[in-house]
Amino acid sequence: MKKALILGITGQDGSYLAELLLSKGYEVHGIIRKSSTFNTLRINHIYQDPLDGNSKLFLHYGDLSDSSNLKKLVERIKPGEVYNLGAQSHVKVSFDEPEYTVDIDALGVLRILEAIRDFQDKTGQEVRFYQAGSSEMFGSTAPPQSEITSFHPRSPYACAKVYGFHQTINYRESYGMFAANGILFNHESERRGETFVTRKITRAAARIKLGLQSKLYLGNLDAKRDWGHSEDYVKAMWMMLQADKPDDFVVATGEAYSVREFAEQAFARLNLDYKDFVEINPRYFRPAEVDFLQGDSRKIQKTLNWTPTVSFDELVQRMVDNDLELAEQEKTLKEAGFECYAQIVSD
Ligand code: NAP
Ligand code: F7E
Repeated sequence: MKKALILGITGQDGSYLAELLLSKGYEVHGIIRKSSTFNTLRINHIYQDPLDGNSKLFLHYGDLSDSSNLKKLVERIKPGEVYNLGAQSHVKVSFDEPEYTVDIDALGVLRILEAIRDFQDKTGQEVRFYQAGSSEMFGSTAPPQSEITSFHPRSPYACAKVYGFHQTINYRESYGMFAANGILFNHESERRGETFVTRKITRAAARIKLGLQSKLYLGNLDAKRDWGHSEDYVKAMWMMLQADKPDDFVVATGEAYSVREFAEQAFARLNLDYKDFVEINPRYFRPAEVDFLQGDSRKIQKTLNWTPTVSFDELVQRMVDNDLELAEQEKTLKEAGFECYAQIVSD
């Protein structure tokens, strides 16, 4: 039985990847962080207590800052594949917490690579490694961006991802490790974190429709992104580790839309005009912006036969419909006297 270890299993991509690997018969191990509140919401539906018998999903406490524990976990689990999706993944937050972001998103990659190298040296057993690189690494370089486009990172997050990208290649070249980078463009879903702009918009549009919220405050509406669906993108990650040789691939739809267009379409799905509800607030501007990302994913389409299946229209529809259901539940609970949604920060 194939065995995989996922760092970042509680995140958007980690949860879809875990589902995909379980459906392919893998034994899946995930690293979760100790938290004072529950942080397994996205994977609760696939988790079964191992004490109950047939579980193929196992969770372990760990953190990308803790190298000794990462080493122990790799030695104990003996995975054939490791997916590093763990990160402080919010670009704006990386300006507020640059040192922490670099520790986890850059040095964290080094720590897990070292844990794998040690294990391979000791056992001779191959461990294939996937590193979650990002289109943010291209930063201000003009689109379309492909594997041969140069990087010009524009945030602490992006700088850290560039480090992780090069270190992954370095371990491939220095030690012959099967280590691959995905350069993934923005991908969203019904499980997207609520402070990323797409989910912030679809949550707000649905709540406004039901009278639970009156305004939506956003930053730069002119930024353009190449938005796909996370379910398509985790398939690409898996395909990269099934290839004959390790390589780096851009994963993107090839189409770009502005934040304004996303908002327009999301509100229109609910027969609302975004202009009546969206206000610009400088709080959401970034010290440096990435204006235009549009990927050229011909390499992965040709080499691994990967293609995106969810269009921009379908992505917006799925997210809005999901969030309308959530807003309806919230409204019902509110009418019954329960307060269930607290929006404290919304970067
Ligand atoms: P996400 O929803 O923010 O998930 C991030 C995951 O990393 C969560 O499970 C989080 O745990 C975990 N994590 C955070 N800090 C950690 C630490 N110190 N040690 C171990 N784990 C930690 O991100 P995502 O959208 O699924 O993205 C997955 C990966 O792809 C990330 O590396 C991201 O930077 C990268 N990426 C994302 C996109 C995109 O558009 N989604 C595009 C390109 C690259 P908690 O749940 O406990 O917070
Ligand atoms: O911003 C603008 C903002 O935070 C998109 C991460 O998954 O994808 C993501 O990073 C755009 C930016 O995603 C608001 O200025 C306007 O131009 O949804 P976002 P991101 O920064 O593109 C990459 C590929 C990753 O790797 C990252 O991990 O939207 N924007 N107003 C806003 N953004 C936010 N968050 N909130 C606003 O109110």
